[in-house]
Amino acid sequence: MDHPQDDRPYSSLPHPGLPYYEDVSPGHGSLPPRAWYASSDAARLSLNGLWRFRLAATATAEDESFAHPDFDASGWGELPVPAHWVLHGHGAPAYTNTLYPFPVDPPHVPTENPTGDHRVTFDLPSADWESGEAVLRFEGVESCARVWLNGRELGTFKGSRLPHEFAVGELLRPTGNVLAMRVHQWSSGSYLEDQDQWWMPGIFRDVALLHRPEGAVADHFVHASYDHAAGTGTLRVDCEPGGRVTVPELGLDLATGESATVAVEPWSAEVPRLYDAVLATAGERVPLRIGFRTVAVEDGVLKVNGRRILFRGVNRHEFHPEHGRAVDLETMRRDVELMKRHNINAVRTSHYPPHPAFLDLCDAYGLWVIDECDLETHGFAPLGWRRNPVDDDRWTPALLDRAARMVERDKNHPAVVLWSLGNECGTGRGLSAMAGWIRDRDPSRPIHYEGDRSCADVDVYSRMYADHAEVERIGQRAESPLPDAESDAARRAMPFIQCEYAHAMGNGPGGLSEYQRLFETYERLQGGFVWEWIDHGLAHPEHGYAYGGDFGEELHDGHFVCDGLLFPDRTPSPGLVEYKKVIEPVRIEGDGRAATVRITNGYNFADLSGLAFGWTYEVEGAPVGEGELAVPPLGPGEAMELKLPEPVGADRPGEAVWTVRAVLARDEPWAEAGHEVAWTQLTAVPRAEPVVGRRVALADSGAEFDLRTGELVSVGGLEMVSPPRLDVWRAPTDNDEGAEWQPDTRWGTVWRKLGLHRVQHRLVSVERGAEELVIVSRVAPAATDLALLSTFRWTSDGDGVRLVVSVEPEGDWPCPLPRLGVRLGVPAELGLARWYGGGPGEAYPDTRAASRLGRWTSTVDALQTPYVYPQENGARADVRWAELRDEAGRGLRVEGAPEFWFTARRWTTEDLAAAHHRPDLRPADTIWLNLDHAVQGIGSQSCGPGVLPQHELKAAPTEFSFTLRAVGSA
Ligand code: IPT
Repeated sequence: MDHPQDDRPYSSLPHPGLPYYEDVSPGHGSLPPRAWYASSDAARLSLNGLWRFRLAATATAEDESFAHPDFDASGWGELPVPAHWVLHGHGAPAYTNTLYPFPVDPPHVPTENPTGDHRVTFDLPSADWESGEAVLRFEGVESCARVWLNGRELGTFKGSRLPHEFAVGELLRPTGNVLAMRVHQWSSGSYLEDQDQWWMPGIFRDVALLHRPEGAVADHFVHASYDHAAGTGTLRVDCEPGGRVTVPELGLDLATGESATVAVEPWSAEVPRLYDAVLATAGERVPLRIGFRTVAVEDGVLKVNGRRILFRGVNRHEFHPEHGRAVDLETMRRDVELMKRHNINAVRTSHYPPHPAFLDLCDAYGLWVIDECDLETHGFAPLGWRRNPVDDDRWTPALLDRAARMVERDKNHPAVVLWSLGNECGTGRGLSAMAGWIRDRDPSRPIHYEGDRSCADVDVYSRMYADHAEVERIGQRAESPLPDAESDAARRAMPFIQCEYAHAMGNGPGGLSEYQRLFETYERLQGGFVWEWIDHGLAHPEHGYAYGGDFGEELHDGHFVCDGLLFPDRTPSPGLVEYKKVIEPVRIEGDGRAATVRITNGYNFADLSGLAFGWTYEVEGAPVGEGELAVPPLGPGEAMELKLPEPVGADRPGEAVWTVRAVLARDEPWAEAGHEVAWTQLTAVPRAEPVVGRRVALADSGAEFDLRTGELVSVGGLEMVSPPRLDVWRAPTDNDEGAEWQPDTRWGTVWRKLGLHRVQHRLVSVERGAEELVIVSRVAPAATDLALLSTFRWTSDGDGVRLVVSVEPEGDWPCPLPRLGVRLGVPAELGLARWYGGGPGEAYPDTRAASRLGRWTSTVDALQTPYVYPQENGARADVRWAELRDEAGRGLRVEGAPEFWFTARRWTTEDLAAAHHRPDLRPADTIWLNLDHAVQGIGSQSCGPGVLPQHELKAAPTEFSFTLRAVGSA
């Protein structure tokens, strides 16, 4: 088999003049890259474990004597491998988004260059090892290493998240082998690895010694295509040296290099059909798992097996809150299971090839993968891309080396459907060279790269954070043209994806539903990848989770590193729950009054036989009936209308709602039978506004007021720690604060400038009638004449008190309001919440798809969403009534007309806004309750577009009401 990389001119010689960690070469001495496989019958010895370790401040502080087998390292400390030494008490991690944390002077790196010397001694497990070849394999070392075995230098390498192998057979001895490695934090390679993440050096992936018996597989390439018209798969396995491939299930027994076409079931992310096979050469038997599929761009659409696919994707960095990028197999599996359980069908491996075992999991569980090269030079952007390595021929060998290491390692995974050249590198000849090499080596997969708007080197048009309007124009192939007509025509004929969108930083992202509607409307829009999968908060004894700056970095980007759909401990955030709902692969719509439901299969390949459908009927949130719903196994894209049955007890008075659900009919590898995949609620009988009884004298209401200020003192004996007052402030979210590169207005700044965090309440009048108390206040920040005139009208029908709030804006408000409602304080004992409304999780106007109507309970503590960086959170939508009670069942009940947004927390909004880490928030003696008539949407402006106009809370004349009542006090 030809190895295009064999004639690389750069593979063997270090650059003269510069030390190896600064020269731009990818290293020297290593073997050509080849396909990875998890196991074979050739022996392997994991060298993971406790190694000896010492850290030096510079690359040259220590000499190389430690590499000698006789060197005495007993005085050194110990370090687990794989690991980042900065997470084991040696130095500290540092976070920057795009800025290089050193002077930009390529290829030079600072003299202060933390350098870890590592040493491990090992014995060969058996005598077999003494014959034949053996290779030492490093799956990931950041950022540059020099390697010795038994005192002999093997070579050097760069390319942190890429594999490197060295031939070592002749150097091995039965016992007492000494592997010595010097790892530098900074190298010329660092200029190519400016991804938005922690800088964390170390041997962070597995190290193994692989026996290569004579005649073992040097490399193999599985070509397994699928012809959807004929229903056949064509298999050819190229291998060096030659051998045979058997696929028992298909009755195939082929010579390598020979092809066969037989009827097969195709592989897709939805139906990940794999065939077990064995590749046997004279020296090795390698188990293969073969998936047949064909990827193509046809008629401007990305297709797999002849069908348009829709990415419901996420960007995944490798991250563990204690181990950084040293992610174990169980954590990888957990990621895949969590993705599948949340209806995610695609992963972009931002911005480097993941641990190779992750791709095996994607093959087995079914996820489309964009495999991205370990390449980003974002820090050149602020310099106008001057000296950008991807546009400098001297760096091209390093770029080609990276492309080859990715493609060769990962080429046999059916899950990988696109190769990505890298991220945020600007444009340049080096990228074209990479694309050319990849096309030549693997024409079966289209190429992706986002950073070049001219799309010169790619097959799909990709963007990040484009707003809804622009995405819609692209969907219509009506985007603004490129200056060059030919490039424009080529790009306009390409399919489109958003390789990053919906920035999941803090509370949010908002606007997912609107994007999904576009993706489902326009054929060209083939979905997107939410940025990003998990918060990179590092476990920290004092801060809970640490982010940029918490380790004393001079230059850092704060909590911009916490922008995932999972919290650092992998608990799903409300954003993930929302995404799951928005991308559900089955649409359930209907008419609750007519009791009809329409089911649409939104899968691209799977029919609905894997799902079971059921309904429940609830009146005022209480279940009245439930049953199964027989849905035929509709094929992809098919839809049908069904009649819902007549529920028993449907004549009960009150608001009535159908919930129709689709759940797994059988256990799947990633979830058990009964796991919910899709659902909807349909109103059968709408809510009637609460009936207001005949007024009684306020004196008989059981409520007490301060007649001077008109403030509520207590209801039914329940003391107000703080009386209800008009409230418009929220602790700004990351999305409220916005990003400087976004054109939309950053409301957080505008709000603070206007003073919405320090409004004053001027009492205008208190009017006391026997049956009504009317308080007028003017609510306004200092130094402006803008105001909200608020009228509180208190009445009672004998059962608690009713508050009608009218709000009249004065002046021309330049911004939406953060919220509009009342805030009150109640005693800290009322820590148990119950409500009938949206739940179970938080929701905001543009993040409310997953909020479902029901009766919910929670402690006040559990109502909080633990964003790593504290900010507004925890609102429940569409609340009809809510109660807060103490352990004895005494407390407060609030009913809203209309429904309201309900938030309760043990600290004030001001405390929340002032906090920088979760432990800064300390419960005090009050529970603060926000009853909001309306709240501002969330948007995605921490990196993307702001709140869509329909989700903004405009200052306008408004009226709403609440009934407050003590409960359980009798
Ligand atoms: C984009 C990057 O590609 C990604 O790595 C991450 O930094 C993300 O932003 C923000 O969290 S680049 C951005 C400047 C559009």
